[in-house]
Amino acid sequence: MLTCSTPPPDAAVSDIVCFTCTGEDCQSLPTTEAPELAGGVFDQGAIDLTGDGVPEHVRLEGAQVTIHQDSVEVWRSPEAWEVVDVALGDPNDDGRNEVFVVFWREDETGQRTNQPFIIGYRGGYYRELWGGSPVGFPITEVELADITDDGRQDILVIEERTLAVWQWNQWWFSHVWRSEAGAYHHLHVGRDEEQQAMMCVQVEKE
Ligand SMILES: [Ca+2]
Ligand SMILES: [Ca+2]
Repeated sequence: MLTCSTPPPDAAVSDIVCFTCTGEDCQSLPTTEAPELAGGVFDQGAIDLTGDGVPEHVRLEGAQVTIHQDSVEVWRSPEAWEVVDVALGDPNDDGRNEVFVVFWREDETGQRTNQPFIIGYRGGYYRELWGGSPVGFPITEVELADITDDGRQDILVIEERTLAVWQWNQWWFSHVWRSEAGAYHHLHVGRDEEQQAMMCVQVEKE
C-alpha cells in the first residue's frame, strides 16, 4: 500500500551551507553544526578609511549609508541611492580600506538598476573611487573576505539566485566562481579549524 509522506512538522526550512574556495573553484562543506550567525545585511561597523590609525564609523540606516569621523558626519550616500548592503575592507587590493556599497537607483529612463560602488578617502575627501556599471543579476548581499587564501580580499555576493566570488582585476571584478541556483540569504564569513575563511549562507529548501 502506498502512503503519502509529508515532511515532519519540525523539519528545517533552511540549511546553513559553508564553502571553501581556491582561486578557481569553491566546494561546499558537509554541514556538521551551524556556525554562529554573523554578517548578513550590514548594520554598522568601524574601519580606518583615512589611514591615520583611527577608525571611522560606517552605518546603514534605512537605505542610506553614513560615515562619521570623530563623531562628525563626513559623508552620506546620495538620496537617489537605495542602499541594499555594505561591506568594509580593501576590495580593490590597494592596501587602503574602503566602503563597498551596493544600491538601487533609477537611471534616466526610469529603470531601476543595481550597482556596486567603492567609496574611499583620498586627497582629503571621501569620494566615489570606483563605480560599477549596473549588474545583470541584482546583488542582495555582499561581504569581503580573503576566502581564496591568497592574501587579497575577495568579494562575496548573493546575486539574485546565485552565490558568487569575485576578485578585483585592475578596473573591474572578475568572477572566480558562481554557485548553482537557489534561495540564498544571510551571507556571512566563518572560520574553519585552521582559521581559514569560509563563506556560509542560509539556503532555503524549495
Ligand atoms: Ca581614520
Ligand atoms: Ca582599497
